[in-house]
Amino acid sequence: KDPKKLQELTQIATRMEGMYGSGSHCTGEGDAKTCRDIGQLSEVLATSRDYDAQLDAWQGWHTISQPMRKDYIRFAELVNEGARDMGFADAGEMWRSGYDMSPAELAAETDRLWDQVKPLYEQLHCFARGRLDATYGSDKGQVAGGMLPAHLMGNLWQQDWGNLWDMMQPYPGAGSLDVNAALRAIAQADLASERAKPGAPGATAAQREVEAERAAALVTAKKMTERAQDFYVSLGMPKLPQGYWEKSQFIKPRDRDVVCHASAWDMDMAGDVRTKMCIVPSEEELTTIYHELGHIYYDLAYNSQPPLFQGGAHDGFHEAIGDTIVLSMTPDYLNSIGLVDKPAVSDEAVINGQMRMALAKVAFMPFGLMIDRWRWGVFDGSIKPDQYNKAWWDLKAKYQGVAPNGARGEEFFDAGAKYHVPGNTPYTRYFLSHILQFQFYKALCDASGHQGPLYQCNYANNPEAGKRYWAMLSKGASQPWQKTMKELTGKEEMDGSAVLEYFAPLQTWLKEQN
Ligand code: X8Z
Ligand code: ZN
Repeated sequence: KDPKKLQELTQIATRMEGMYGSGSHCTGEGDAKTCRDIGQLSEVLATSRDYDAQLDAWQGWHTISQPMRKDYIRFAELVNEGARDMGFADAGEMWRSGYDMSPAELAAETDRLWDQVKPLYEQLHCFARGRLDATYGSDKGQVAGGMLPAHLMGNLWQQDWGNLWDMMQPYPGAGSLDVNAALRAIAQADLASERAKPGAPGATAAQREVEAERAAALVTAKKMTERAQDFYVSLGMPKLPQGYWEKSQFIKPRDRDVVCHASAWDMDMAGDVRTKMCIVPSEEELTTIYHELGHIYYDLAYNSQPPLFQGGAHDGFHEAIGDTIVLSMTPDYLNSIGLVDKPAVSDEAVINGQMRMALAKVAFMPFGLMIDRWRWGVFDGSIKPDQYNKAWWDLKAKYQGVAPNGARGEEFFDAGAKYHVPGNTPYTRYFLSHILQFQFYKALCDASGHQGPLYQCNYANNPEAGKRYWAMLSKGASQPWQKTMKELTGKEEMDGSAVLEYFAPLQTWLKEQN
């Protein structure tokens, strides 16, 4: 309530977001100085299999958050004060209060859901450790008695292991699912056609090349976004408004730092919708576009509701809309949009397909939980500033079974290296979304008349599924989420059994392997 403190809070929040957005790791001095941003450092983790190069990239990114620690301490005090002004015990309780149940009940719900899916995660974890051992040797493939080394998981936060496909692929050769290669080929072709165009009069060859590269990057990014739009349109949803294509940020601007972390925006609650991304041609980015358009179509569907009801049934619903579509990106679907060859039909191909999905979805689940376990602790005072980093890595170990390969003392602030911490975006929504999206997927598969195993279902081009989905999206936040859930799925609860049904073949296979 105190305007001075509100100003201080806003300044800190802006400063932390700015530090993240301009984050870059530099080495060398003078003319030899080179700097790498989050995209370049992520690329090392995604593609290099050199132990030290990955360690260097991972450690490099985690230097950018060290100066945030002091700000975050004050930030937590101030948001707590604001939460108390509004009648909550602390900011964590405020975050847990948006789920049509008590904050305590919501916390218990997340435990219950995690217990449901944890056995599956444990199998995947064990299998990954075996493959890392085989690649790096058992002295380097694991740390601290069976933990996965943080810098070797293909991702700065170990939240998505999809980049380890080369190492984790169960049956090499049983149906290639190399979407990355297909997207790179599209990008190369777009570059060739931009180079073939006449450049600006008077431009040097070097200038022409830079312009061609940028024009091509934009063409490729828009093509990827069009493929995502096609899916939604095939369900009977409208095309994105013209303004979306004109005002969105598709690629990284060259004249300023921006936060590249993908986001979706409903600018005026009346159809001015935009996304903000720095799209590069990769499978992870492609699925992120489908994710972001889920937010956008939710916005468009509930724009007819009164302002107070223009929101997700709960925030996990908002995160689950696009991911429900991503689950329908089966090998058959990817083939239909020209990104993979005609899929092989065999038990081996099924396991390959399941592994591809599990590396993205199952690997994510404990990460989705641990971030707010940490912040709930920070906000309720059980995690003190002098224990920020210790508590962070204790939770990483407890939930993800991940550890750094060396000491990470309190001179670091490793939580701040994940966007949502300086950006102050609650994270339990993503854990819930990873449960919900399988329930939604199953419901839409049923609506589409799908027969056969759940993991085979693709409802692209199915207007029945589309109608059911749009009906749910249009409800927005106008009724308790349990009611919206029941209308779509027939049940009022969040439930991990659809996750287990989906991954049943993989879980059996993993148990045998392990
Ligand atoms: O932050 C996001 C979206 C924007 S709402 C790109 N996600 C989480 C993350 O990247 O950490 C999507 C999945 C998890
Ligand atoms: Zn999202």
